[in-house]
Amino acid sequence: GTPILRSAYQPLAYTVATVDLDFHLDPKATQVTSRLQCVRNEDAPAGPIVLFGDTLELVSLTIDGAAPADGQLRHTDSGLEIDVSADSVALEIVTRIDPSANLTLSGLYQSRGGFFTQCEAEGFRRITYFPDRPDVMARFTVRLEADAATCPVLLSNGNLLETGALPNGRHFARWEDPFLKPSYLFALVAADLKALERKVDTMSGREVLLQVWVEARDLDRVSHAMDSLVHSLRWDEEVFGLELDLDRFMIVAVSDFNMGAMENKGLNIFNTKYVLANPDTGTDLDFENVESVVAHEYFHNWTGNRVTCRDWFQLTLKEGLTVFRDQQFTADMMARASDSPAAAASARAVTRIANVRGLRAGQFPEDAGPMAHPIRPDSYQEINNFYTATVYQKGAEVIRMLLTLLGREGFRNGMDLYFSYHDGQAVTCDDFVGCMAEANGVDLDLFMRWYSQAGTPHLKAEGAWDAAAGSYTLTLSQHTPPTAGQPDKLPLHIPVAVGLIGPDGADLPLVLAGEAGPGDTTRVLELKEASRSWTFTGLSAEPVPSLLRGFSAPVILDIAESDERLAFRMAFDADPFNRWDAGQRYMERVILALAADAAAGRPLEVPQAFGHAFRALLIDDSLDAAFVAEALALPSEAYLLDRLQPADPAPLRAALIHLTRALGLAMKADFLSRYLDLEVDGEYRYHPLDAGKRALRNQCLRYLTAAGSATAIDLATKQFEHAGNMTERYGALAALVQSDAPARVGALEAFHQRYMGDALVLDKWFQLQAGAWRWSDAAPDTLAQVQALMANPAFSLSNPNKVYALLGGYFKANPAEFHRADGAGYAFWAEQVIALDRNNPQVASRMARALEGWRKFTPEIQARIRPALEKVAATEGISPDVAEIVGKALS
Ligand code: HT7
Ligand code: ZN
Repeated sequence: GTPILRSAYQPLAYTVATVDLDFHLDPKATQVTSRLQCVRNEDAPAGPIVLFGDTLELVSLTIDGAAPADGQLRHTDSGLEIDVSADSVALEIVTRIDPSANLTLSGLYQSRGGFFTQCEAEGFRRITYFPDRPDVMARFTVRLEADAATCPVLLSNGNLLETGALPNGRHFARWEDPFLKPSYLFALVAADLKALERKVDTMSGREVLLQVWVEARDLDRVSHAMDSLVHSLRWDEEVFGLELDLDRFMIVAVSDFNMGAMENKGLNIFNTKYVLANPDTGTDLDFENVESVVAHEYFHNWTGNRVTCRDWFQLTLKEGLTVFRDQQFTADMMARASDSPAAAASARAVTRIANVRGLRAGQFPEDAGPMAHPIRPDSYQEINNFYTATVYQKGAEVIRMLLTLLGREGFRNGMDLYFSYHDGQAVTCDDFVGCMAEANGVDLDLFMRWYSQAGTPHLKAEGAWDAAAGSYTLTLSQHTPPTAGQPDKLPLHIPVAVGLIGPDGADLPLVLAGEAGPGDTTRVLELKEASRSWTFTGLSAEPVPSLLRGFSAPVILDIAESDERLAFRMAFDADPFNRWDAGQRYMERVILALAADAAAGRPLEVPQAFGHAFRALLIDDSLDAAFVAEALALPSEAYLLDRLQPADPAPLRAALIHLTRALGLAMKADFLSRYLDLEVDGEYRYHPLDAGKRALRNQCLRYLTAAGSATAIDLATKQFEHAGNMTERYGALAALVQSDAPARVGALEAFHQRYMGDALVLDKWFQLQAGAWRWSDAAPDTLAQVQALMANPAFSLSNPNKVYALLGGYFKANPAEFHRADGAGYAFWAEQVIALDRNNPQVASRMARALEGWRKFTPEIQARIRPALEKVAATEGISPDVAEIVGKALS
């Protein structure tokens, strides 16, 4: 397809002041009447009224009450154009659509008998003709009419004005949104739902009504989402002074949804996965995810809705900033329960670790492949392909660097200025960074390169110790490898948080040459050039550097560190994130060496020194359990694959299996005693301390069962059978699923039996089996298993959650099985991508992305992948979504 360019942005000649929508909802023939007051845009060159439309049947259109004159209305590839001369024109447009046939889940569609909308990014044009761009902000009123029996609840954005009964068993509701909004934030819901309600007072003392709407049978799973909403509301008031601006705020859960959730003004629509959780059905991770997605969508009310994006290239303006805000919120929620500053720091670090783990597993590979793009892309073929880890997660890292550079107060001042200048506007990333610069009186021009340059920078660090002078010189250099379409890279503005650790393990005060002491123990160095040195003085012994503390920039740190140094930092680094990271770096080194041995057919042996460093963390019960659970977890397979050059999933898997088993075997007694000590008594509560213990306990069980003793299988079986909550039940099942013990089959069956009919829990069951391997040498035929599971009545290719669980679990979370040597995984991939694409291009495209990084593999593997990519690329009628992914992969 033809790329759309950021540089081609032009305001529209006509925008819209008011929109009045009238929906006659019917599964097969919904009629939509749209009355628009179009107004001439003074800031734009003259031109026609431009309306986008996609798969619409136009029933009628009038201009100021009259039929269009000859030639006044033109049909174009993307919709309609209307020539008018007046500065203000009233259009009435009637369209007809078929929600029951809409399997794309974009626009107006049906799910379990109800009607739901998804308009971001370009779904509104699938409902009616409209200037469907985020820079057109209008006031909306909506009337909905539907069958009262099947759709007793009628919701839209803003405030409810009126409801009433109609003849023929139908009823209606009228809604008004008092705020200007772009069409992508429009939403309606007409379905058979029930609400959990709560009234709270906002910071200014206004009472607001909060509602979480779900199917009646799910009402016992919504209290956590409601609590999360209240926490989010309070947090945004306390941390950013931002108040809920509506009298009513609604969350609606829907089973069929392409993404996690959507921040429609006052009517957030959520994938059930991010609303529903109770102790019997949701793990601690599910509870955490519900809390963070509820927060994310709620925070969008200011960062996204009150101030929105001028065009979709600016997506990170709202997404990077809102992910940053939800990450800060989660860190605060985690730290809330801590009883000391050190415990709070550790709890915050656990959130940071999870964020960085996600970035390394998901964003780093994207930045190293054919889809690499800056957080603000310069072009796209299909905007839906750009809701990426780069725009979201790396975008959040860029905002976090601004916080690091400007400090808490400076950052808050920048945010306040942003809202004071831009409330009610559609703006750009330059506008946001401009406010940060102006509020702080600093120049952030160089910093803007983070918005235009793709690729993960490498930060190289070298230290020189001058014993005679008692000084340590740190030289930092940066280099960003070329990415698709961007061969030459320039230096970025990188904040590097640095500490120096003394021989006793304690942090040293940092005094730069020419400064008076005493200095702080962590300082932020600002690298702005290709290379620069800093000299620290007043040191009595050679220090050990601890760099990039808290992961102060989204870069790959290249530093030559001996095994001893890594072990030293694993034991002493005062920065809990870096303490964890030292362990990850050590593990990575051990695993990559084991993988090289496996590839060369050499025997595999885990270095003893690594075992000692690992064990020291395992047995240290003074450490926060959640932190230890993270410290014992190996780096993700996706991240490690990118670190192996060329990538080869089989020896990497062999290395991971060998290391896990060897550690489990060597430290069996330690794992067992920690496992036994960590039991959480009493009723389940979602609480960071309890969740940390359960996480560590499940981690111990994983190592124990990997080592394969009958005792371990027995423990896992008992945990499975007597579990008082899903975290324990799922942890035990996950451990058993990788074993060859007969208990494996029984547990899988029991789980299936217990949760039959429970879609969300069955997703876990599908995903576990798709992503599993065996600790033994037994080769499971995972592909056959996945294919068999597709025939399970609970599976459906038209439900995205099912596809993400089973197919995503196999294509993305099980590289060694997916990349099996006979290439059968790739043929299956092509077949499924093509099948999915017929109904839902967005979901197909997400699955297609599983092979985008194919060029990192060995030449033999690449030769097996190529025909599958070519087959999909050559398929007739393939969507622009999938075409862009496979096209870029093959180019
Ligand atoms: N802003 C929301 C994006 C979204 C979306 C985009 C494309 C297709 C379907 C979608 N559903 C939701 C989600 C968010 O970032 O909050
Ligand atoms: Zn978002």
